Amino acid sequence: MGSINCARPPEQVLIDAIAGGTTFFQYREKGTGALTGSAAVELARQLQSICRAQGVPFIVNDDLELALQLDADGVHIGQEDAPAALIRQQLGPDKIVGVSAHSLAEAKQAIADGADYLGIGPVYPTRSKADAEPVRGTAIIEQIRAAGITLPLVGIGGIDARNAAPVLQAGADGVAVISAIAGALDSRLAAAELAALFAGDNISE
Ligand code: TZP
Ligand code: MG
Repeated sequence: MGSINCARPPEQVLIDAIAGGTTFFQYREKGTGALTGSAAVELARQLQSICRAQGVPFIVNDDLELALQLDADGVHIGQEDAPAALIRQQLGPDKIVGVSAHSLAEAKQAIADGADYLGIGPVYPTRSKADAEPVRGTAIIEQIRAAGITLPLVGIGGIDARNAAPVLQAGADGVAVISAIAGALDSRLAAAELAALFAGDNISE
């Protein structure tokens, strides 16, 4: 998320989201009205310190320079951004590289380039990304899984607690959401409702 996605102060949204069960955070300060320059860096620092205090990885969307400056845990890039292989090379082996993929071919290329996880979508229509690709539904996740790809897959796009189950059934390991949590009046509850969908995951077999 970024500041423009937040119904309340971003720091409060993040604190509440993590309290509700969010396990991974991507700083994505973009779109009309987004912070720029030192204000964007300052917000990043605030949110990173919240993540650090809670043991949640802090990933920067599409800004290698900012990620290096902050010693962030990683970078997430889309197909239109710098090549994944270059990001991996610049970050080294120990940081997290996430890549958005919209097809099996893009997924395979991202893995070859050194991605640690793939964001797959948009699963459903989204209002949080102006230049989003056409909706892919859950079939794309099934297709990537059926091809034998074992890398963590994260569904994204219009996902909330009411429509997340099919995304997981299709084979996703997780879901990435912006508005369902950042735009909620109660981000803790919104995150908890999503986290509840994963509640069985820790039960040993
Ligand atoms: N990439 C594909 S859809 C999307 C991004 C960044 C936006 C997701 O936001 P929301 O509000 O969860 O639909
Ligand atoms: Mg991008």
